[in-house]
Amino acid sequence: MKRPSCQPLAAEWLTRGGLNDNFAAMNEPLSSLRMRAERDGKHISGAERLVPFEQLQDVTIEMVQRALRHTRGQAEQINISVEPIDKADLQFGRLPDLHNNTVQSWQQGRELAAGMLASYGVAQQAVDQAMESLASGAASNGQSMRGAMLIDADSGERLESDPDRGVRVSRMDLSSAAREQLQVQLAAQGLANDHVVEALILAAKVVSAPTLIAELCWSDDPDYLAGYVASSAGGYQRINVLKPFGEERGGRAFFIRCSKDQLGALVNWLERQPFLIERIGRVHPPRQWKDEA
Ligand code: PML
Ligand code: MG
Repeated sequence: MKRPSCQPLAAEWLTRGGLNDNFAAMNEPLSSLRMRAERDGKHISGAERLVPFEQLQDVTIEMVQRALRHTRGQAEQINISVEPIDKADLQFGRLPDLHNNTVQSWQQGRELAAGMLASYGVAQQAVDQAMESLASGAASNGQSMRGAMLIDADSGERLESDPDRGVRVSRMDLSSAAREQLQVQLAAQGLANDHVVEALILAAKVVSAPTLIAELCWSDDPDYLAGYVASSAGGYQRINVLKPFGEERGGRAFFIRCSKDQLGALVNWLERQPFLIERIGRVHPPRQWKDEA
């Protein structure tokens, strides 16, 4: 199948042209369920699911509970949105393989991440821009952004239209069967937690966009030090430490190579395209960085 130049439709080529056994058996309506929580105007947490009607109540309760006992503080304001999904609009995808890189310090972690990004063709100035913005708080008030930065992979220019909000990747999830399989694989490596599952799901959608070269992420939760570099070629390269303990500044940078008039279509796809992941990738055992050197 011919690959369109700047159309984020890779999920179609990665899958079976929209055919889906799991989904075909699932006749009940599917909803996009989204949560966003704040305290003192500061983003605390967010979550995204695609859920069948019968699970809507339970998953909503879980999301609210999570916002109320978050390590970034107890949420004061919680926004929940429920929206019907037209199943004819669904695109289907696969999780990237997870590579579990371990480093001794956050400085080593950032060096490793920068080297990976360079190897995927991201220019040094774009890597520097992303790292500096994530480290110093990418929003204009010096806090973390709710969504992701869009960074030109060559010039390092920031391209998101609202630099406080950024781009919030939305309307994606795992099928129930894939979620169960993933939990088994992650548990075998001691990685079965919400951070890993949700980051893998988000990265799966992100790396499916052809004009998106790579993603860099580290957590904004003060007690969660891990992050990753994701790309279609390299998969999900988890790095166990990318920031010091207690640091609340983190977030995501998407490195893109896309003309400005195609930017709207890319953002719209990331934020609005329903994307269901039915197949998981491999979960590799940990490897110590520089061991192989
Ligand atoms: C977050 O949940 O704040 C982002 C976490 C990214 C790393 C997830 C992992 O692989 O541990
Ligand atoms: Mg967080």
